[in-house]
Amino acid sequence: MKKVDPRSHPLVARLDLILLGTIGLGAIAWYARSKFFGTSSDKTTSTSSSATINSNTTSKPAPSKPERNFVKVMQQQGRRCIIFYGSQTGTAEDYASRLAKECSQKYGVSAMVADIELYDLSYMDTLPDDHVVFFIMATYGEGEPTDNAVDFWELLTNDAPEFSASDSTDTPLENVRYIVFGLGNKTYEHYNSVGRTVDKHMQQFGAQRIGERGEGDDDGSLEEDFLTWQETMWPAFCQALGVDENSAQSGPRQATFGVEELVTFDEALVYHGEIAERLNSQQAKVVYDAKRPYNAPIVTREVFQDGGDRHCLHVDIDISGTNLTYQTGDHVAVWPTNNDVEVHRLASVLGLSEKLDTVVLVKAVDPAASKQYPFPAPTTYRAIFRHYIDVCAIPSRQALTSLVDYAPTEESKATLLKLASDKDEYRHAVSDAVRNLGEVLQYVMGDTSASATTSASSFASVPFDLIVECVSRLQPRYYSISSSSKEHPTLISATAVTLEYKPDASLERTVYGVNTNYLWQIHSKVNQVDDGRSYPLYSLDGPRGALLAPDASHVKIPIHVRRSQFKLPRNSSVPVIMVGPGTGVAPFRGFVRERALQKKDGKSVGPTTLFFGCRHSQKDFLYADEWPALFDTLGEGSQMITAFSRETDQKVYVQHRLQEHGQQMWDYLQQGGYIYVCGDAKNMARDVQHTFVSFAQIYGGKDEDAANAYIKQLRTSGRYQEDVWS
Ligand SMILES: Cc1cc2nc3c(=O)[nH]c(=O)nc-3n(C[C@H](O)[C@H](O)[C@H](O)COP(=O)(O)OP(=O)(O)OC[C@H]3O[C@@H](n4cnc5c(N)ncnc54)[C@H](O)[C@@H]3O)c2cc1C
Ligand SMILES: NC(=O)c1ccc[n+]([C@@H]2O[C@H](COP(=O)([O-])OP(=O)(O)OC[C@H]3O[C@@H](n4cnc5c(N)ncnc54)[C@H](OP(=O)(O)O)[C@@H]3O)[C@@H](O)[C@H]2O)c1
Ligand SMILES: Cc1cc2nc3c(=O)[nH]c(=O)nc-3n(C[C@H](O)[C@H](O)[C@H](O)COP(=O)(O)O)c2cc1C
Ligand SMILES: *[C@@H]1O[C@H](CO)[C@@H](O)[C@H](O)[C@H]1NC(C)=O
Ligand SMILES: *[C@@H]1O[C@H](CO)[C@@H](O)[C@H](O)[C@H]1NC(C)=O
Ligand SMILES: *[C@@H]1O[C@H](CO)[C@@H](O)[C@H](O)[C@H]1NC(C)=O
Ligand SMILES: CC(=O)N[C@H]1CO[C@H](CO)[C@@H](O)[C@@H]1O
Repeated sequence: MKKVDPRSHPLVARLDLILLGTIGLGAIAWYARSKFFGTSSDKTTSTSSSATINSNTTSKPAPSKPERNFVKVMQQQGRRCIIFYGSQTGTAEDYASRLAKECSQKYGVSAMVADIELYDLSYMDTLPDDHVVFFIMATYGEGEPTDNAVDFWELLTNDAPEFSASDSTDTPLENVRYIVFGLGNKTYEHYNSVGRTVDKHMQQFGAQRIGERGEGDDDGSLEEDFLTWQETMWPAFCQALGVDENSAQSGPRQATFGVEELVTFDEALVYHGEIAERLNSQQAKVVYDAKRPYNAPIVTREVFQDGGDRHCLHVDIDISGTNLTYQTGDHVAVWPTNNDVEVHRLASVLGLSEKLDTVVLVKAVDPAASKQYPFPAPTTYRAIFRHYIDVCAIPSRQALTSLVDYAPTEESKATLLKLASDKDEYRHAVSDAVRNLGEVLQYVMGDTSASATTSASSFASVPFDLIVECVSRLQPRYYSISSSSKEHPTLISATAVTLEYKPDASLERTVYGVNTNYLWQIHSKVNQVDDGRSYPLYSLDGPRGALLAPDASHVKIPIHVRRSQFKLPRNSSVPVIMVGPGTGVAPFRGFVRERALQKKDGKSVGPTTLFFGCRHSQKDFLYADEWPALFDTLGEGSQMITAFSRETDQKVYVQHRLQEHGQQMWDYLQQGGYIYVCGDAKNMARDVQHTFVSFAQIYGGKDEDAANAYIKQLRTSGRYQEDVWS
């Protein structure tokens, strides 16, 4: 039996740390049902007042309006630091939580983590000067903020921002002291521009930065950048707050979450993997979004002719009868399920194999935390591993460090410590080898056998709250929508290629992409397809059979829609140039269909050019059967230009074909044409941009600087748009 650590019991422990966000969790708020707390567990009854009902929206008690003035909240709770995060996929949020913990535990400065969306930052001007505000901000798109930071961004970048005390001075934030760390990826043009811009404007308004601005590069080592930055940030922080750095303690670990295994509970109220609500109500009232995904019926078909070991699925997602809408060019998010091989691997090492169906309540230790639950509660260990935490993620060095104390033998302890402290060793055995937490723990036990018996239960002494803390939440995967909303307003299509690779040939381990293999398994099962290969098994039925009926008569997946800026020009007469090799063609299927539809409707549609590349014209040519009719409709001036990379001795890529049509493309640009690039961010998008720069030189007679500036100008005016990913 796993003992509940008394310090982590929700009613016993009092930790001076509030987690308004939870580690690694997007912007998702979970609620537990008050009925559960009221009737099923007398131990927790006293907390029922803060719980909210979410399954019956009509009887939901009106929640008291959350306080938007963060300064007031800080003062009410006695916090000296507030750590705001702007995060899309949870990294910045995770970092914010780690900083808060360090702040409170090591330096004794009471800190709170806050989703920047939940507060009104115009109160910044009332922050006392012995308080500190942190900004942990990721950059997206063309140097844009994350969705949750949009309001703050608008406030800060406004020409005449209005802070709460409207008697305007040039430096309304004179009292404010802040710390900033930006998250970015150097392969993007606008590297870390959100962190930089926040810093610039804060200074402009008179605020004083403590220490250096930190910048992390996700393409290098974000984690290392974050750790290195902290080496100078904390001393500066201590100095600014008058904290004696040397008296900083690293006392016993204080739990962030309490884990309670329940003996009595109402089975009907247990979450078995429901993402947002237990009953996926079909009421028209329900608004589905990132916080409340919709279990959408899907139909799949393979779109590779002969992909070999690769498959590419076209997924039609039915959103009729819901309030979901989309526009051509948006993204659809799919919430994956983890495969059972990895679920059992981690459960086994942690000694939880026999307890997967045990019902547990995982709750923030601090009763004042606004996000009380890291995921729906109560739930089971199985649902946590399968649906709520990212068991396939590569653990951070910090996560490994926190597990060292629990290694069962001297040998395994030494190995784990080495992985945690030696960057090269970590890179070699963990990040480059793409080992997830379960695999790392097996590895330190010297267990590389498939059956993995020697490692079973070896880490059973790890308190489960530590696992919740150091494994991030399972995140949705995004796909460029490949249908046109004008043509099919209630049908979203996605085009997803399966991901599978061997990180190290000599190890012979295969890593399977979480979501694409989940989709492939759904497809195989429903359509009774067998490609003769073996894949890790997934449980497809979903919580209480909500996703796949036993007779496969319905199959659903949890989804939501994310708006994007990737949009056709408003004026359909304008020429459009699209470059999308591989699955990068996805949004262009929507674009081309939309323009063909406009043409059919008698609208004036400008020349439409699509550059598509794949390996082989007979193997992975996506939607090969659809294009001819569409381009026939679009008529003269419109064309699809293909690049098949593996049919000739020399690679032929989209940018090579683009070069051949340089003069024509340049002419289109002179006519106000728009450029769209989608797919691989690293090499392709960069090569394509260089090609367009070269056009400005060759056909526009510009020198290199002017040519670069020209393309830059196209970007800022929305005429050069990218939808790229790694
Ligand atoms: C805005 C946006 C739009 C997208 N649109 C599409 C689309 O239209 N179609 C599409 O198929 N995908 C698209 N993607 C990618 C998609 O979201 C998923 O990342 C992809 O389907 C893989 O998901 P997965 O869960 O199967 O893989 P995961 O389990 O998430 O694994 C993916 C990770 O594996 C790692 N990885 C991959 N290959 C290797 C390798 N050889 N060695 C080491 N590590 C490796 C990478 O770090 C990668 O992040 C898009 C992504 C974004 C951000
Ligand atoms: N980070 C990377 O290095 C990388 C590389 C490939 C894919 N990806 C990611 O995986 C996603 C899915 O890919 P996919 O399976 O749909 O694509 P894919 O089938 O692997 O590739 C589509 C086509 O693009 C070609 N290609 C490779 N490198 C290119 C480059 N630098 N410029 C132009 N074309 C290039 C490929 O040629 P060959 O394969 O014959 O060279 C192939 O013909 C991509 O969109 C991207 O996000 C990343
Ligand atoms: C679609 C996409 C677009 C991105 N755009 C940029 C960018 O323009 N500039 C940049 O510096 N980083 C960019 N990044 C990198 C992210 O900022 C980085 O991965 C960060 O760690 C994400 O933090 P989060 O998990 O908190 O959202 C982008 C990442 C993705 C997936
Ligand atoms: C929700 O609550 C209302 C009022 O208590 C009740 O009339 C209704 O039947 C409930 N709906 C569901 C789906 O439980
Ligand atoms: C950074 O971006 C590039 C290009 O998009 C991508 O290849 C790389 O994998 C990204 N790094 C991370 C860690 O996401
Ligand atoms: C639309 O674009 C065409 C071609 O560039 C141009 O002639 C026309 O004036 C534009 N129409 C509007 C309303 O801007
Ligand atoms: C909450 C909400 O927006 N509900 C709307 C969903 O769509 C129906 C039909 O369009 C509207 O009547 C609801 O008001």
